[in-house]
Amino acid sequence: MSAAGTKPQATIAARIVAAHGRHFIADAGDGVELRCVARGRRADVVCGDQVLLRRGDPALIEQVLPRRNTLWREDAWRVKVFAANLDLLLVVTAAEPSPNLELVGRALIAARAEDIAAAIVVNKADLPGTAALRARLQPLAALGYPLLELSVRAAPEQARALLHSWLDGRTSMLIGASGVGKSTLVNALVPGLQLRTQDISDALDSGRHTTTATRLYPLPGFAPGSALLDSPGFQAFGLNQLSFSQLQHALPELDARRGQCRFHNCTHRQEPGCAVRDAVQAGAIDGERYALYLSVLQELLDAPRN
Ligand SMILES: Nc1nc2c(ncn2[C@@H]2O[C@H](COP(=O)(O)OP(=O)(O)O)[C@@H](O)[C@H]2O)c(=O)[nH]1
Ligand SMILES: [Mg+2]
Ligand SMILES: [Zn+2]
Repeated sequence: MSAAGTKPQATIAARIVAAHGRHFIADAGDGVELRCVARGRRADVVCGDQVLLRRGDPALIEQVLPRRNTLWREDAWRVKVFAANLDLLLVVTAAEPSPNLELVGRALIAARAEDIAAAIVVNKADLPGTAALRARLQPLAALGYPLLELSVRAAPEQARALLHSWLDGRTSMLIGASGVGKSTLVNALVPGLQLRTQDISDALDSGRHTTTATRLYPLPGFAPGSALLDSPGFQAFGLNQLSFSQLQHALPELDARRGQCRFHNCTHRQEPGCAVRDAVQAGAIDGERYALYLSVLQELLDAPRN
């Protein structure tokens, strides 16, 4: 933003708020949305990217500034980046539809591997299945992941109040299975926005009412720069790009036992004198978490290295 009287800048700094193929929408900080396109054929620009734009309609993305962190997702062919420069990952769960705790665990691994703070949102606290879900999440709470229990539908004001200190001054992303209430939550936090939310009764239709792309929303009434990203409810988190050492770091209960196994390069599968397996047997490490570790480890051992 140039002050009155200064020479117009050749480029302007902005943040990507939406991406559709090679076409993007950027926010230069004044709330005005700019249409822009990427240079060249490859368009590795994602929501949350800080960019330098050359003015025009569409504006041209001259440069993508170095990312603080990135999140990846997998499709049938490859792993790709879908968001960057996050401060907080809110992993949203609910008693309905049937909770997918493996997805929650994988999202938490992705966050910690990239040094993004994470918390678990237990939405739809008005539903009777919430107590059972809360009990299933205890192993994650014991690892230090905060559980934020709320009901966007039954108590939106309380939900706003609870989330305020978490969201203020940060760029936060909502992640979770389809139908847990992510878009409903964005609607509750961004007055005037009417995002399409999915009726459970619509779940069997073509899916056209659901969120199809990641999108960044500035949060009015919060500190400047505060933003919330909504995402489609995808099933697969890209974790294959992790190294073995990053994976160990990404599970706090394994990280805490680093150096305690007999072999310094222990993979915690078969090796004798394994402190991790001992802890699983003693009940100090949750069995489902260990199973998640083994399946992610197998995936990254199987993944072609580029
Ligand atoms: N009972 C209940 N339903 C909710 C709550 N929040 C959202 N829903 C419903 O859950 C369904 C899916 O919501 P949506 O925001 O589209 O989920 P998304 O796929 O995660 O974006 C909708 O029918 C919402 O009305 C809540 O706090 N309680
Ligand atoms: Mg949605
Ligand atoms: Zn071990």
